[in-house]
Amino acid sequence: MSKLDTLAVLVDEAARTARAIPQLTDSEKLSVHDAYEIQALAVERRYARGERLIGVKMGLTSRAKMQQVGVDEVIWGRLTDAMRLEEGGILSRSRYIHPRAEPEIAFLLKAPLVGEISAAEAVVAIEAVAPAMEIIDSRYRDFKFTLTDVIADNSSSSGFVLGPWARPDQDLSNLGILVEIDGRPVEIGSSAAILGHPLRSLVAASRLVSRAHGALEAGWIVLAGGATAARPLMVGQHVKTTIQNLGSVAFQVGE
Ligand code: OOG
Ligand code: MG
Repeated sequence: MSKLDTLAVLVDEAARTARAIPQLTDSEKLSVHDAYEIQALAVERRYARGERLIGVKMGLTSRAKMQQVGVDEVIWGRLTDAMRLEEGGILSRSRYIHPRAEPEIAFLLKAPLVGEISAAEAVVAIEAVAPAMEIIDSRYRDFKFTLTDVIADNSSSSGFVLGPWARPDQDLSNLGILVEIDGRPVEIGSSAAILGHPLRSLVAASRLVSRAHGALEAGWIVLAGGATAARPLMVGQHVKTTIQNLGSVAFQVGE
C-alpha cells in the first residue's frame, strides 16, 4: 500500500468507528494535492461499502467558520447518500466523535458546471435551493487540524439534512439565518457571510472540484458552507435552522 492509501485507511476507519486519531501532519508532510488524494481514496472505501457520491460540500467560505477552526482557505469535500439525514430525523450521537451542526444553503443542480464560470452561468444550472444543516465531525482529537489534515478528512463532512426546496430565481445575497437549539437562538447570521454571496461558493466549487475530480454533475447537491460558527451537539437537543424566504430545517440528537 502506498503512503497515501495507508493514511486514507486511517481517516476512513476513524470515521467508521467514531474514534479520534492524531493529526496526519503530526507525522507526515502533506501537500494540498496529497490531502485531496487521501480524501478521494478514503471516500472510495465508502463507495466499496455501497455508498454513492451525491454532491459536494464547500467549507470555510465564511469568516466565522475560518476563525472557529483557525484555517483560512476554502476547501471542499464529498457527500454520499449515507450521510443524508431525513428532515426532522434523529441523529445518532454515538456514531460520531464530537459532532457539530452548522447552517448551510443547499443548491440542487440541473446541469453540470465545470471549471471557471461566472455567477450568471452558475445560476442557470440551479434547479432549486434549500435551507440545510451540515453535521461536521472532525476525526482528529479535540477537533484540531491543519489545512491538509482537514482536507484529507473529507473536510470534516459527516452528515447533512435538507429542508424544503425553493425556486432558485430569488435574491440569495442577504438572507437572515437563525439557528435555534431547544427553541433558544444560538447563532444569528446572513447568507452574505458566505463569500459575500452564496453563489460565489458555487462558482468556487466549480473551479476547485473540476481541478481535482471533474465537473459538478446534474442532480448533485452542493452545500455552500456554514455562515456562522458550528455548535457542538448533545443528546436530547432539538436543532433548527431558519433561513429568511427559504424556510426551516430541523433534527433531533438521539443516543
Ligand atoms: C471544516 C469544515 C468546514 C464549513 O461549512 O465551513 C465547513 C470544519 O469546520 O471542521 O464545513
Ligand atoms: Mg459546512
